Amino acid sequence: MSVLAFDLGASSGRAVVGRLTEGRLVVEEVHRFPNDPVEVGGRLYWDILRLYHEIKQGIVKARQQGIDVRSIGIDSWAVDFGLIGANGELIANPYHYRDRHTDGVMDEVFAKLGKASIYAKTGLQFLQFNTMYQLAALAKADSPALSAADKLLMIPDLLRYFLTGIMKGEYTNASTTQLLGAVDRAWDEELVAGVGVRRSLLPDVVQPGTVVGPLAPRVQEELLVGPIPVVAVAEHDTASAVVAVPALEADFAYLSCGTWSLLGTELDEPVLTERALAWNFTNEGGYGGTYRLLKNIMGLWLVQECKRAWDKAGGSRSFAELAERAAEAKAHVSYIDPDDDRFLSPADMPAEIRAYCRETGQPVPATEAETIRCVLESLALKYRYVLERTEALAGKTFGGLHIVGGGIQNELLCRLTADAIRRPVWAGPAEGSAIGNVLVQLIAAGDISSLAEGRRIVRDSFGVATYEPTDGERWSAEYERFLDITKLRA
Ligand code: LFR
Repeated sequence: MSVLAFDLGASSGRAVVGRLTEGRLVVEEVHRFPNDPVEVGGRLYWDILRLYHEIKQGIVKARQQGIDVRSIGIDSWAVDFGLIGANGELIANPYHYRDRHTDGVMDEVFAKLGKASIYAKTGLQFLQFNTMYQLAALAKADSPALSAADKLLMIPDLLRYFLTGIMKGEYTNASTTQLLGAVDRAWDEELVAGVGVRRSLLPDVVQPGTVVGPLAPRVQEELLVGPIPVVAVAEHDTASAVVAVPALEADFAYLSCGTWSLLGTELDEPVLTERALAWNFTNEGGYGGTYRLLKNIMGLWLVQECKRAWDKAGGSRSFAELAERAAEAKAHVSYIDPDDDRFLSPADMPAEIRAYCRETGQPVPATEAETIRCVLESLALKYRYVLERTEALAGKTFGGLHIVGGGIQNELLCRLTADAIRRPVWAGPAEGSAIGNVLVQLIAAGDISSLAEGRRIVRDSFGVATYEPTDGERWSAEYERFLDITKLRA
């Protein structure tokens, strides 16, 4: 029997069928679809009904292929949500976290609730798009949708609700709202009230691996399938990706590499120290009561947005072609701090990168190849910075870095990363989140006994590609230069 995993990323979604065959995990993609945000009236939205349509398509395709689906799970990016009215209907299209309505809102919330106090309670990194600031922005704008709302459901909760008619929150994703207590794992009443929201807006939260309920009768009839159970998996895609890290040791560092780069480690307790706050590390909820001590790094968004700008201007190079050219470009010319605010949602990414280089007195990348080279080297150096800080906070040392996610297809990035961190990179699997989603369903079904066994199965089934570091001295000198240029030394 197979399980069906839907993994929605910021640029595309996929439906993957997974099953265990003689101790090996076999996964097969049955459906893939774009996820293009839509701008209307200066606001940026997710096309949520289209995504739901694609989920239904995935279920139909699995049926048409004769696959006996034992359960369904959905994971997606975090922080975003839909608002449901008292009649059970979705009130408005969910905003995209890159919408600018949260600009400046964090400071207003800090003035009211205290930054250190928010961190002590939630352990969450401060990102202006966290659910908490989105809600504060809606409350401040007297949003009619917020006033009319009866329940808030995070994106996977919402899609799961459409399938089952049952409203439940899920822990790993709820942790990214910055409204959940890090230690008691319950909604923090003071923070919820503090952003102007009623406590009753927030759903009950279940742990990943919980069977929420079967497909609603109406959905069964429409899709010509039976009462397939829908499982709340580790619904935050990054939590699912961490589940799928093929580490055999208990202490390991990972990089979930896609639109975002999420770099950190897995712990049994959150790290809520002053240093963790100063370094803005997050303690997001993980599978099986674990914590994901990590930091968001801007990631391949920089490359995606460069490509989008060049495509708009008539360019036609694929990601692979861009990487090939970047591999031939001159090394170590200019660096950026990938996490500078200006790169979060700029109108013209290549122009923004050029401006950063100009303002910091560096050679300005002129070609596509030079621009991508600058981005990838800067990402690799930022990985070193975050990896070393993860070690300092966790009190551990890591012999190398596991990379999972689509970013491993960029071999240049894997190679540069091994060089920059001066340790091996173990790359794979590419479909980290989808595989983590499958694993949690198989553990819930009793086919796999534990997270550790799941990770061993991933390793046995997909293997890892190893990149060894080269030219350590040169990269150490470049790291110092990177810290100076980006002013990250402080
Ligand atoms: C990665 C991710 C990150 C989250 C960002 C926005 O896909 O889920 O973990 O910070 O998207 O939701």
